[in-house]
Amino acid sequence: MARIPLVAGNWKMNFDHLEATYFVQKLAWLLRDAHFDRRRCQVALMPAFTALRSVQVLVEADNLPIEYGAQAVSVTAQGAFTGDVSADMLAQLGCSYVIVGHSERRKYHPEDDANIVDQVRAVLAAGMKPILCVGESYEERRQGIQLDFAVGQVNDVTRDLAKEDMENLIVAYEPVWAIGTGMVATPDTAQQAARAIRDHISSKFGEPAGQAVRILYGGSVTSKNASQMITQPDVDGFLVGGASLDVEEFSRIVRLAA
Ligand code: G2H
Repeated sequence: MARIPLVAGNWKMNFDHLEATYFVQKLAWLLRDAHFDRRRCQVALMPAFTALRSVQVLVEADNLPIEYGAQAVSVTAQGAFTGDVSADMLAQLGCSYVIVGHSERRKYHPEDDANIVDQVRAVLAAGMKPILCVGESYEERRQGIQLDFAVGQVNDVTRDLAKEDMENLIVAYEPVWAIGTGMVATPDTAQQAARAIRDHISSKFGEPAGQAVRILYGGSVTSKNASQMITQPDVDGFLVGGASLDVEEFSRIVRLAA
């Protein structure tokens, strides 16, 4: 099965709605200039909540070939949860994706596996695609247990999902030691992890489900390291952090995947 690559920019806590507006306009112009074809590659932006509506207006006004999503979501539907944003609220803003289980959320917020499972369920139920982040720390890599660790995280979150959910699940393999450090995994390392995750999903949900799930690499991606990485058979695109804040650099990464 041919999987369409996805390049998603995780802006983290950067860009207010005006900066987001400028970025989207410039990215749209660069993609048009490069004859970008959305049937060959999908490109998505993950702004802060405060910029989502601005991005939606721009994308819908000109039918831009840019998708968008959120960086976090509440596990509850509505009610007295100060500061939270529900999956339905995000879906109503036209979000296609929500990042779930990013290591920065696991570290700075009380997000454990049970909570991450509930987030994935909430995102799927609202008709969006979760981008589930997994990956080992430096210590786990040093112990040589990195593949078991990443696959274990996938298993913990997906164990009660249906095989149909795999078509909408996106996994981002993001080794924690590579996040924002400039230390990038080798293409072989990313391929091994992506392959192990795909094999696990195939064994649990059947070969078609394993072939359908998209697996991204994340962690210090740049246009320099992306070209080799994207040639790996089980790497279906990127979750880009720091390099997604530079529109020219981000568009170069998109063009490598397209
Ligand atoms: C990992 C990645 C984006 P960066 O967090 O999710 O960020 O590319 O800055 O390492």
